Amino acid sequence: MIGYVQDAGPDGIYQTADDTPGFQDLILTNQTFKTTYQGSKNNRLVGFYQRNLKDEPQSTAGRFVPFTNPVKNVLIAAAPS
Ligand SMILES: [Ca+2]
Repeated sequence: MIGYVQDAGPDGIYQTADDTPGFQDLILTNQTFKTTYQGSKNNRLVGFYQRNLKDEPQSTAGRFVPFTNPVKNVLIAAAPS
């Protein structure tokens, strides 16, 4: 198995053909809010708010850092799958 793996598979040994493939999910959310208020003929108030969230719970995963790595991926191991 080449790439990120979920676990070592039935044989319990990493980097063999029966390793369970891993999945690195990425969730991006964007929210934008804009409002205006015309206070008088010459005065206008404009409000703008934008929020961008990135959720990548297994971002440190890699070829040599599997999902079950207890040292480098403490947060990954605790993340819901
Ligand atoms: Ca294996």
